[in-house]
Amino acid sequence: MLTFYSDDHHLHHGSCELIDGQLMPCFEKPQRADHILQRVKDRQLGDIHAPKDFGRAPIERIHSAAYLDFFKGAWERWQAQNGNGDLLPFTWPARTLRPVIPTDLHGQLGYYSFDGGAPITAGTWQAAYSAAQVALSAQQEIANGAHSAFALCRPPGHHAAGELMGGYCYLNNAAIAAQAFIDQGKQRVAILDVDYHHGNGTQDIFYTRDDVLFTSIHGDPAEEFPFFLGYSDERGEGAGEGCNFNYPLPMGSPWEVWSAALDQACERIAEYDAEVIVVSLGVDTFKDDPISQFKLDSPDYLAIGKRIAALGKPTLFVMEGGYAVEAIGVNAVNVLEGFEGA
Ligand code: Q9C
Ligand code: ZN
Repeated sequence: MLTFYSDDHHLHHGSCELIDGQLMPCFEKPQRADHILQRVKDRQLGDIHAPKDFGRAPIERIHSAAYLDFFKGAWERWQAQNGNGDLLPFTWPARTLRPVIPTDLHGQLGYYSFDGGAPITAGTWQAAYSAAQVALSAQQEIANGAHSAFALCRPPGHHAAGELMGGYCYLNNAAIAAQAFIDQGKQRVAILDVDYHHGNGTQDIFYTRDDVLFTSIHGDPAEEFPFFLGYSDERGEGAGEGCNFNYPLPMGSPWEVWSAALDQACERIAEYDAEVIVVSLGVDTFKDDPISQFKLDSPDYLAIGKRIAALGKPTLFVMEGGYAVEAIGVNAVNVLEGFEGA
């Protein structure tokens, strides 16, 4: 399996995030991707390619030009104000406020985000842009006939909606790749999101459509981030009704519970008769993940890959979360090796 990877991810390194009332060093850090890359090399998974540049057009199929312009220009505006440190939002147009677009930088930052977990640093735009190109390059590999490819994206993407950053995410790499398949003529793309957190951005992007099926296994949003999306009664709307399947699971869920949900999600994908599968590959389901509450162990990731392979479809793996840095390489690459060995 080919891996697509860009060193540009190093350009994004936030300082801190607010967790349980404490400012903590960002869990979403560059060493994450470094460890995964090292494991890809150690296991000789296959060649590692730098991404091609497909430009902004395929990204604009998912994110509005206004959002991209804001994101691209935010750091420069912050510097012009002598801004110090990471650019972080602190006011959002929540219920009873108006979703207007203010002129002020921080006002606009609140408009274009849903939480304070996506810091903008000097290189964040370039890193996120390159991650999207990584996803598009791996997508092209599959469009050209490969049975699988790995997009080693960082920063991750599944929390980002068309005009919202949040949850460590800025550009929705998996959605951008799924849309590229559609734009190239595919009629049914299935997304399987196995990250510990619900892929609220991806769900929102495709919620009213029947050409992209979204399935997600995640911590119950009643008790876990992102809290405000990801419930089992969200089944899609309009043409998209019946094309969205959420499998929220309780805190502390072990492999037996998690894998039963995976079987259900895979049955939906088979029923949908997807032509191609995009996996939002988060490994924050790991038992030692510092911010998550599932109990998967490293060998379980081999079984995940094997189960996905049983669907028999070309599969694009797009890296999402996973914060147990020492184990992230083993766990992510185990999914890929489980897929290939099946
Ligand atoms: N108590 C991804 O995995 N909040 N994003 C964590 C922990 C944000 C995770 C709070 C989690 C975002 C891509
Ligand atoms: Zn996650």
